[in-house]
Amino acid sequence: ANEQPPNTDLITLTRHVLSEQFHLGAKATGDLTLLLTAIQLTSKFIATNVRKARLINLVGLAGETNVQGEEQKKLDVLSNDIMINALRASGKTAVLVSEELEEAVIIEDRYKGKYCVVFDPLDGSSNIDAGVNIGTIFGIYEIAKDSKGTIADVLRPGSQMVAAGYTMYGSSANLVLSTGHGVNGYTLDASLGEFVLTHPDIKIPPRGKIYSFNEGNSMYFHPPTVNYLNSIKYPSAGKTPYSARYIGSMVADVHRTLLYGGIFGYPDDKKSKKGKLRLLYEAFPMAFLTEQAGGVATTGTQRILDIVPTSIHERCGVYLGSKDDVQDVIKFYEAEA
Ligand code: AHM
Ligand code: MG
Repeated sequence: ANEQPPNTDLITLTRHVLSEQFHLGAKATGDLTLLLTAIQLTSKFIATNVRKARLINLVGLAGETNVQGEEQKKLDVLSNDIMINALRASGKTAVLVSEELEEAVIIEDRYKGKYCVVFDPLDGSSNIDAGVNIGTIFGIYEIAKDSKGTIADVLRPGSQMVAAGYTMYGSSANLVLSTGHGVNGYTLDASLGEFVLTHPDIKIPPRGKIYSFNEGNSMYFHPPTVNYLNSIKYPSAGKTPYSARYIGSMVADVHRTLLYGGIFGYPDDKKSKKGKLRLLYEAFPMAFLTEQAGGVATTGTQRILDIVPTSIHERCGVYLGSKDDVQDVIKFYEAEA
């Protein structure tokens, strides 16, 4: 009885990105918009498969081992194939780097465009069987002016990315994107098949109340990590300790951090000497989004977006989130130095 008339002026992701591109004037060719259309398609396709995974028996192992020596899930393989196919067919890409493929894919001349996409097609896949949120993470570079598209075009600091984002597959599919003008969140309206702007201009609160670490690794943590965690668990008199939230799915943990504030950490430690998370397609895109939302992303000693990668699958330690919280961690590293 109280039904609202439908909104007749929806802001879709494509419309929103196009309007951003218009503001750039002559520079914008619409190529990035077309590439993002291809990425949206892959997210819709992956979302459908994640949803029906149990029904069509995609859950379980595919029987292959990926570059990092982990067993691949069927859904990882499928999501990777979906992305490679759609990104190649878009005609807008030159180099593709996927967590699931040891080598970068250099796109043949017929389909070659000017963008490079680095991605983790289905991050957090150890959570699939438990029905926990998982996601796709991606970052986009433009090839250098005189380049035909080589590995060198992606071995560049994250600060040179032209766009980055993730899609979280949860109760709904949420695509969070930055093209370097702030961060926006879009929710898939399944009946329209469109990502609709639902979280405009996401800003991380300057300080949060939540910390998100795998504390099961405590015995391996370096002193700055241990000291920082102690400082938020046993604060000075009168202050409340932080709450712990750790899903173990980076997209979900970062999504909460962007919206609620606080700190997410996966530092390098005595066991994971270089950290666990992958620089190119996990740390860089999330650091890009964090900074665009007004937060800070560091290894503890260095701004993540300043790192110059030397190989496509390298790892790095990560702390990201609310500006003040991450600054607190940095202080513990400075004290140690
Ligand atoms: P994956 O790429 O093999 O899925 O691993 C990455 C995931 C991240 O989503 C998450 O932040 C982290 O691994 C969790 O690691 P752990 O299980 O060691 O806490
Ligand atoms: Mg991953």
